Amino acid sequence: LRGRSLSVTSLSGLPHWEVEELPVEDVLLFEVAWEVTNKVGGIYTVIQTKAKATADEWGDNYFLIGPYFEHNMKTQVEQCEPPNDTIRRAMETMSQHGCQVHFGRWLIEGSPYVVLFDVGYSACNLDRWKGDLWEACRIGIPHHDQEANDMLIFGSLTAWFLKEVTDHVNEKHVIAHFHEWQAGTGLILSRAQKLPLATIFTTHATLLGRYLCAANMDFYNHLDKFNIDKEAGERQIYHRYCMERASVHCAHVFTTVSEITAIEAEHMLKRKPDVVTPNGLNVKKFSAVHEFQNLHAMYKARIQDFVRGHFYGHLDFDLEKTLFLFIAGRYEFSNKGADIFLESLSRLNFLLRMHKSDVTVVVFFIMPAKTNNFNVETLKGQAVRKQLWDTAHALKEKFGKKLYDALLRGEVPDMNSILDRDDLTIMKRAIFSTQRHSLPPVTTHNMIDDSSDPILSTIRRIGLFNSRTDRVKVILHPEFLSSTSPLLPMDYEEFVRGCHLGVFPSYYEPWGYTPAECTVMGIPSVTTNLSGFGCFMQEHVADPAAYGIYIVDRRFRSPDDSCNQLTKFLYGFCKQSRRQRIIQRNRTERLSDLLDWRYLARYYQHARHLTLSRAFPEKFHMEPTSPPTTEGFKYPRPSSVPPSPSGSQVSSPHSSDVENDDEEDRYDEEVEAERDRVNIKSPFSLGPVPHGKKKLHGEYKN
Ligand code: G6P
Ligand code: 1S3
Repeated sequence: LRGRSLSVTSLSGLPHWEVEELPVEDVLLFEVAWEVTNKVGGIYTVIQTKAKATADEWGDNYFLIGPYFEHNMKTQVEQCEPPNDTIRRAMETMSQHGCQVHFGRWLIEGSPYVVLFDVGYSACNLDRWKGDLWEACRIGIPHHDQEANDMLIFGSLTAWFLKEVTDHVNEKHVIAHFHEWQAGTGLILSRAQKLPLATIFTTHATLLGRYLCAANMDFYNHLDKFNIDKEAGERQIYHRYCMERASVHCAHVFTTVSEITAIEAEHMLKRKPDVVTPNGLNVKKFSAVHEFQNLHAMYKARIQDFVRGHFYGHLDFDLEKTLFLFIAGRYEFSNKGADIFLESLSRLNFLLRMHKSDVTVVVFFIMPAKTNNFNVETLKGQAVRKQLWDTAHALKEKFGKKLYDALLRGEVPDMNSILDRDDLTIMKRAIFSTQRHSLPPVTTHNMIDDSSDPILSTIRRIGLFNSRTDRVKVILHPEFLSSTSPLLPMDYEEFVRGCHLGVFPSYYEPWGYTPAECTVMGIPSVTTNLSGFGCFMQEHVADPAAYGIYIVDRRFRSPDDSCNQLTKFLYGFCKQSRRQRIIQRNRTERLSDLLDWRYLARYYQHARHLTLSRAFPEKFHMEPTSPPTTEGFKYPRPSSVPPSPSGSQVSSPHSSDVENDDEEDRYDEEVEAERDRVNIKSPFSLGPVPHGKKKLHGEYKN
């Protein structure tokens, strides 16, 4: 391989590290995950958002491997011919042996190539492949675990494909990067066959960590005390756990998404990750700062409309003084912190009532659960709202015409006669239709497990029933959002932009995309020091709360103290004026550079260099240096925040900024001025890392 020149790039604020070019034209990169073109959870977001940065760097030598599902293929993939003979031949060989392999371009940013295996089509090989796995590592998969069986088929097909590729790849080297235990058998079987591959395994959560936390164990204080085999056995996931642990130990390079999960992995999987690869996003920057603020106002109006319908007959609160909070994600009640969130909402309700606050808080829980569709009362609410709107609109037209005619005649109309008796009747009937005999529902759908659902059970216990006196109202929407919903026709991004605060007080959260997504959209959020994202922000931002990142301490405090802290954050947020919120949103959005793949992709680059140097030491050499690090880099505290924050408003913009709510038209200029004063140097002030240049130590032997 050609030798490469070494250069050093300085990024303001960040430590320097050396740049080495990887000969991507001489290497094929395969990334394998069950969530390629197949949305299940957070890993889809990682793969899908990272694709652009990786495809930009690797071009036609980058391939994603995933499962084939007809619907996903039809809606997300454009079928095409493989760009090289190696891939074409590997696919042909497998097809000749009865496999179905699909190839195309995934229609996302970067348009990467995808190789998709039809797992169901190859199910007849299951018993044989179970035997292969047993021979390779003595792991047996019980027949009743359909998911694990599917993963074995997927892994066997992947290993077969990689064998065909490596058999015919000629001079090129191959990196195979596997995500999560679901893809892991592909790695185990490839290594058992001694394929000439450089391998990486990334875990996005550990199986045991997720289970133990969900069982309300004091997980982080007992990391070194668990009898892991016993715990896995008792939960009947021992075989899955073995698949995960074997994958970890078979990989040349093991990575995970955050420091906190690295510690967890060391204890649960018995290997310290070689590299921490934080998750990024594709950050879209608007040319004018106020554009994302305008979007907030636009989408907030859509949420307000929904709320008008949902609370018809009970709309005795001021929508201009109503804040929209939300929690969203996989429905893991305590892991995602829905338990302490509800408890804090009950305390917040008490505080707002006690202090006679005129602020109302509407909280959305967007967590999918089993349902029998929307409930009638919720649909009726939107119908009533629409009817009122139509009535008002018809009367307005009629009123407007009469007014216009009067003006044409040169008269000022008598306002008392401009509406006739019929109009008054119509209006009265419309008002009568808004009467309801029940409280606005706390859930939008008919829940299948209504009586045992943890969110609904907690709502019943704490009595947050959307009564008139409640200052905190709750709405459980047990389905992911969609722009085609007849109820709340908004997609997730639009909804987030329209809200005021995302609340994610997770106990188990290896990374946590939800608060990161809020941040890049300029929406403040609550996270915790047990989430990868929260720890990352704590490390890189001085006074995160000033930037709208509220970090609840769930590690060193009791659950009750964490609840109190969360309540304090929420109450402080409710006390902010509109102007303070606008300034805070501007600050939040400024952090988005830190979460951009343009910056974070380099950790993946480092992992790839490292695996090449371990798998092919005679060809690739890497000096024994540490991975890229941002240690020591911190966004400074905004200069308008007092140096020693005091009181409950620690994180709010300075009160002197916010005296007059009516002067919003000036906020842009003032915020810009504040930005200049703060003089933050973004880590990207030198622009994106040029393609082909990696900020990594390393050199290649000729
Ligand atoms: C954005 C808009 C303003 C609007 C404000 C509402 O900043 O540009 O026109 O007044 O949002 O903020 P709020 O926090 O009250 O939803
Ligand atoms: C996991 O998905 P989850 O929501 O089950 O992987 C995500 C991507 O790395 C991560 O953000 C999340 O914390 C994990 O939990």
